[in-house]
Amino acid sequence: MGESGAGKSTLVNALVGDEVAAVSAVRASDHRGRHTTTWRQLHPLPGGGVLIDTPGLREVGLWTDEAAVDAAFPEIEELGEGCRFRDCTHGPEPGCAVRAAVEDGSLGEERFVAWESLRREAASAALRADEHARRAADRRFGRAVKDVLKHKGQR
Ligand SMILES: Nc1nc2c(ncn2[C@@H]2O[C@H](COP(=O)(O)OP(=O)(O)OP(=O)(O)O)[C@@H](O)[C@H]2O)c(=O)[nH]1
Ligand SMILES: [Mg+2]
Ligand SMILES: [Zn+2]
Repeated sequence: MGESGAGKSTLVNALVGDEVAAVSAVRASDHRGRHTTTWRQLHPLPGGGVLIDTPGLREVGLWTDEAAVDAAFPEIEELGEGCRFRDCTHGPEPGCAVRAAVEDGSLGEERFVAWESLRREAASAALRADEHARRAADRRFGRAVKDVLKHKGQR
C-alpha cells in the first residue's frame, strides 16, 4: 500500500524477477506519481506465494474532524476553559491555560504536541474536502452550461 509513485510496482518487479508490472517515472514538476497501476493484480512469486500490486492511494484522509480530535483530548478541552480568550487556539495568545499547564508539567508535552498535530491535520483535511466539493460543483455547472448551449444550437 502507498501513494502513487511510492514504488509499489517497482518492488513487485524486483521480487518477481521480471517486468510483470508497468512502472512509470514520477512527474518531474512535483515528483508525484501518475497513477500507473489502475487495478489490483496478483503476481505469483517464483519462490512461492503471491503478491498483490494495488493502485496508489488517492488520498490518505484523516477519518476525523477537529471536534472529534478535541473529544479525544478531554483534559485539553477542560484546561481550555481557563484560557483568557474563549476562542483560544492554545497558540501564541496570552493567558493560555493549556500552554501554562504544559509549562508547569501538569499536562504532558507529548499529549499537547499530539493534539496540535492532529488538529492541524484535521483542519487541512477539511480544507481539502471543501476544495473537492468546490471543484465538483464547478464541473457540474460547466456541464449544465454546455447542455444549454447544445440545446440552443438545435433550435
Ligand atoms: N530512486 C528510487 N526510485 C524508485 C524506487 N522505487 C521506485 N522508484 C521509481 O519511482 C517511480 C514510480 O515507481 P512505480 O513502481 O511505478 O510506483 P507505484 O507505487 O507502483 O505507483 P502507482 O502504480 O502509480 O500507484 C519509477 O520511476 C521507479 O523507477 C527507489 O527505491 N528509489
Ligand atoms: Mg504501480
Ligand atoms: Zn489556550
